[in-house]
Amino acid sequence: MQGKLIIFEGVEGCGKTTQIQLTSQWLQSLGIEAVVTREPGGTELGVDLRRLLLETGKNHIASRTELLLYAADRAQHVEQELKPNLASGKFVLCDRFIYSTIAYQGYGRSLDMDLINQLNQIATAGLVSDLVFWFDVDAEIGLQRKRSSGEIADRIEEEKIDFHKRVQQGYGELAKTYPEFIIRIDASLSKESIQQQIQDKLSKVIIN
Ligand code: T5A
Repeated sequence: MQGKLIIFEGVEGCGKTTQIQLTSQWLQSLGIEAVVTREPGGTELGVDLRRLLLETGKNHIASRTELLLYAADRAQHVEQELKPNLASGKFVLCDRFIYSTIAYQGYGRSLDMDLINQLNQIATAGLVSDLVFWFDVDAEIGLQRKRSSGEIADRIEEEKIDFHKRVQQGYGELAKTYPEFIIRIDASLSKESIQQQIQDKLSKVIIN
C-alpha cells in the first residue's frame, strides 16, 4: 500500500516544526509509523545544500542560483527519502515542499512562475503530496517568535519585512487557488488548538 505525503508550510516561525513533532507523536500513539523529514536538508547531500543556502555572511547567492539549489535538494530528497518511504506504505510528514519554492522564490524573489513550475516538475519527478497544512500567521508575528526563541537568524530570515510579506501573500494565493487541497490553519492560535485541528483533519481525510 502506498503511504501518504503530508506537507507543512508557512512563513518563518509559523509553528510548523512544532506541529510536525506533535503530529508524529500522535500518529505513533495510534500505531502508525511516521517519518519526519524536511526541505532543504532531508538527505546527506541536502544537509550540505541547506548550510550553503541558509548560512549568513558568505558570498551573495543570486536568486536563480538559490532556486536551482532548492531544486537540487528536492530532487535528491524525492529519490532518496520520499519515494522509498511512500512505496513502503509509511506516513511522511515533510517540513516544506514545492509550495515553499512558489512562495519564497516566486512571490518573495519575483522569479518567473513558469520556470519555477518547470523546475518543481523536474525535481519531484511527478510526485505529488496528499495534503498540505498551511500555517497562516502574520509574517511579523512569525519573525518575532523566531527572535524570542533565541535562534540566530539565517540568510532568509534576515531579508527585509517586505520580502516576508510577499511570501505570506504567496501562500494566501496558493490556498485560494487550491482550497480543497491546501488546508488553512490559523497559526495564531495555541499549539494545542492547532494540533487538535490537524488531528481532526487527518482522522477524517487520511486515516478513515
Ligand atoms: N526555503 C525552503 C525556500 O526559500 N525555498 C524552498 O523551496 C524551501 C524548501 C528553510 C528556509 O528555506 C526557505 C524557507 C526558510 O527560510 P526552515 O527550517 O523551514 O528553513 O525555517 P523556518 O521556516 O524558520 O522553520 P523553523 O523550524 O525555524 O520555524 P517553524 O517551523 O515555522 O516554527 P517552530 O515550530 O520552530 O516555532 C517557532 C517558535 O514559535 C513557537 C515555538 O515554540 C518556537 O519557539 N511557537 C508558538 N508560539 C506561540 N503560538 C504557537 N501556536 C506556536 N507554535 C510554535
